[in-house]
Amino acid sequence: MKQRIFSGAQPTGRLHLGNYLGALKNWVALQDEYDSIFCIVNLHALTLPQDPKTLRQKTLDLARVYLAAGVDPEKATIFIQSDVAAHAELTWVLACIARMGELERMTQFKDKAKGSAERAGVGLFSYPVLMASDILLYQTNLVPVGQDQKQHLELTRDLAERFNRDFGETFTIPEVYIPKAGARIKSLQDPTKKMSKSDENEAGAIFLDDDADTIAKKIKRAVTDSGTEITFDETRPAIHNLLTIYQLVTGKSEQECVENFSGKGYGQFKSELAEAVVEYLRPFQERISAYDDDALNAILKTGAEKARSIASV
Ligand code: ATP
Ligand code: LTN
Repeated sequence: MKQRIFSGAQPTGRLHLGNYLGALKNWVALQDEYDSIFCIVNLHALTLPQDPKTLRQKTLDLARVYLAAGVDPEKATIFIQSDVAAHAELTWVLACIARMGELERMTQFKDKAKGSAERAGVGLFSYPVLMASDILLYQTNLVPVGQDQKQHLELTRDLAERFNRDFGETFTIPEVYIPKAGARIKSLQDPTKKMSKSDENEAGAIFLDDDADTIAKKIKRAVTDSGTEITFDETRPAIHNLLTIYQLVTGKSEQECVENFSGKGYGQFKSELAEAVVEYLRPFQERISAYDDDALNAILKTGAEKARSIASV
């Protein structure tokens, strides 16, 4: 029997290169080897204010992104979280064994609540419990995510272990899968922050639907560090980030990347990087219009049926 992977993304905002390199790219790479389930987590999106009509559209658009990125509906199950009622049901049960203290420690909650727990929604607080339900419902072995989700995975494991201890062996304890490179792509405008959908400064992120001109402009304006060498040096986070992006989109080794730019300046580096990113995203951008709403809805319906049958066992 194949081991199972489960992962998901929120249908909020436009996906960026960080989401792609940190998560989606690995889903596609793993789908042959694993029994794969990829979810569009629209209930998680409700933890912050959403317009219902827009959310419905974004949910469908995100399914399109999964497919264009190379998730194959013949191999993997793709479905919308709210189509499977068991996610919300298990969330209640797990909420009864989760502790306030452990949820208060979640850095994503602290960030998104912007320092005011008093005014934050209860949904935002229990967000990681819903995520734990997503994963545990399917007896998941491995969860491919970016670095920012590691803490949520640790909580998921803790809840599963607690449940198994108190009520008998029920849940598989999942492992986290975080890629060696690309787990935390940084903002082009501030390499101390991660590239994010919710950043007010759009220049910090390369969105998957940005055109070639926009990509070139954003990379040209990306901040750099002092010094001139183009190397993987952790003390120069801006160049480290740009070079990591170059490495991932070209598939070259670290050494090949460094050799390629030895003796070249930032200008040359940035123009080669922009070209490589545009080429990398081209097939994705060509495929994004290949699925009309009817085709998508059919795939999601089949996915929901499969997910429901696994979740109900
Ligand atoms: P954002 O922080 O950009 O608003 P999010 O946390 O709302 O994104 P989702 O769309 O739900 O993210 O995340 C999908 C996946 O992308 C997750 O596995 C997450 O870890 C990963 N991811 C998000 N940002 C980055 C990044 N900058 N670098 C690498 N992986 C990332
Ligand atoms: N919280 C995740 C999205 C998410 C997820 C999951 C990822 C929700 N449920 C289950 C992996 C497995 C995020 O990236 N914002």
